Amino acid sequence: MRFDVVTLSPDLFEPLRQFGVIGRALRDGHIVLKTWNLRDFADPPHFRVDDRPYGGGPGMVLMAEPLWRAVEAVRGEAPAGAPVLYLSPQGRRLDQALVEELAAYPGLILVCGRYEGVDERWIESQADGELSVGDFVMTGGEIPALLVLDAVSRFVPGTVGDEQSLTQESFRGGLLEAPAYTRPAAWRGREVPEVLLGGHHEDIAAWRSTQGRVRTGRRRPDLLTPETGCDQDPLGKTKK
Ligand code: 4H3
Repeated sequence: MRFDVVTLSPDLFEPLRQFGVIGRALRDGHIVLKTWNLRDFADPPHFRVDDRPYGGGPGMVLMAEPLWRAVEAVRGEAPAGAPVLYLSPQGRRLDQALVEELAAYPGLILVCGRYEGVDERWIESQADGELSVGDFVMTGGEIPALLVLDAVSRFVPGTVGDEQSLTQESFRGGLLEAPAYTRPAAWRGREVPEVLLGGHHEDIAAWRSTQGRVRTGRRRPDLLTPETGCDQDPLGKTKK
C-alpha cells in the first residue's frame, strides 16, 4: 500500500522510517510513503502558500492553487483509485471500522492543513473526503496523518508479524480486549489471574471473552450494540 502526504513539514514523517513496526514495513516495502512539500507548488519568488482570510479574523488560510497543483502532481504517481483525504476536525470520525475500510484502498493521498485551515474551494474541488482522528483541534494535520498511516498500515499484509494480533485485538468484534499479563506470576503483591496460569485453552478463551465484555460494559458501554453481540446489559450474571 502506498501513502502520499502533502504537507508543509515533510521532515515530520522521516522518523517513521527508523522506528518500530512501521519503520520495518517501510524498509521491507510492504508500505511506501512519499511526502510532497506544499511549498514546492507555490509561485516564486516568495513561494507563498497562505493568505489572510476573506471576511477577516485571526490567522492565515492555505491558498487553493498550491494545494491543487500538489494534488495534481501526486495523482500522477499515486495508484489509481487512491482517495484524496483532508485531515480536519470536521471530517468523518476515524474508528476501527473506517481504518479497515481505508486499508482496502491501493493507496491514500493525505493532505495536511495548517494555520486556520484551507480555502474551502480546494476541498470542494479535489478532496474525496475529510477525515478526523478525534474531536479536538491540532495546529496541523500532520500528526493526524501519522496516526492514520500507523493504524491503516497494521492491516497491510506483512506489516504486523503475528496475524493473530489483528483478529484478537481490542475493537476486533467491536469490544475491548481482556487485560494482559506477563512474568512474574506474582509481582509486588499482585497475582496473575489463576486461569491464565493453568494452560486450559478453553477456560482461558472463555475468561478473556468475559473480561472483554465486562471491560467494555464498564468503560465503553457505547460500544455495546446488537452488532457486537451484546445488549446494553452485557455483564449479566458476570460480576468481576
Ligand atoms: C485534523 C487536523 C485536528 C484534526 C487539525 C483531527 C490545522 C486542520 C488546520 C489542521 C486545518 C486548522 N486538527 N481531529 N488541524 O483529525 O488545516 O484546524
